[in-house]
Amino acid sequence: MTLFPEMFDAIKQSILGRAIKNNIISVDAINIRDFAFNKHNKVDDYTYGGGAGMLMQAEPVYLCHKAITDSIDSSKKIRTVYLTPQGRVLNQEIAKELANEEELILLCGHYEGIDERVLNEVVTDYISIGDYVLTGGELPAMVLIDTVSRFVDGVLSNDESAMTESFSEGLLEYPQYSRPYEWHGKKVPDILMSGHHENVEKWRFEQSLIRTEERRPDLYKKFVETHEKDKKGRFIR
Ligand code: 4GT
Repeated sequence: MTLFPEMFDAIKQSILGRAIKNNIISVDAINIRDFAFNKHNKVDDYTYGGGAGMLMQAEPVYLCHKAITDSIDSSKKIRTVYLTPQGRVLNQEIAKELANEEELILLCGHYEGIDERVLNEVVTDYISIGDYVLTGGELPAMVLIDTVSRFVDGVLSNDESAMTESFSEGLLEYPQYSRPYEWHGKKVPDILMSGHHENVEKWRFEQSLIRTEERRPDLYKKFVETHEKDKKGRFIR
């Protein structure tokens, strides 16, 4: 549900585009303005109590939501996510959980937000994509669609799935290299050229640890707290 449905053309590319073409997922951008049954198709108004800025009005959002739920043949209540900086901050765990839903309705706000009364009637989940303010909920909605879709069976190829596995361990990805062997005078680490699969895996895990400690000390702390070490002082995975 959006005032700018064209923005969602951006996800008809690459991996999600392929998943849409293969009918693995579908994304429909519904224009809230189509449900503004007044003189000038107006969807916003001033806020009671004063102050700067406009608010999206309750009625078009409500009618748009009703049209969607009425059009879906489902016995269950469909979860409706409002993208807002006031929500739970999105992570892999939340994405995985939402991927279990057959349908999701995503509500995108604009201007100063949406009249509280319709939010209380239709929204089941408040989700943020991080602690910063944007001009609208469309980019957050697309971020949500992207990360949730990665957990839907058939969206990623076997190759593409590998990425998730490393982060699901709670560590950052190790450095990776492709051809040429030498670029700008920099060679690929010897270990990766050795063909010794076990040593390569060990090196990658060490690199993940080093990198996580350096770049995301918060994640590293969590990993240390939840993993035991063997008698040689190495983490048990
Ligand atoms: C940030 C986020 C979000 C906004 C976020 C309603 C009017 C909210 C503008 C919208 N900003 N939405 N979902 N961090 N702005 O997730």
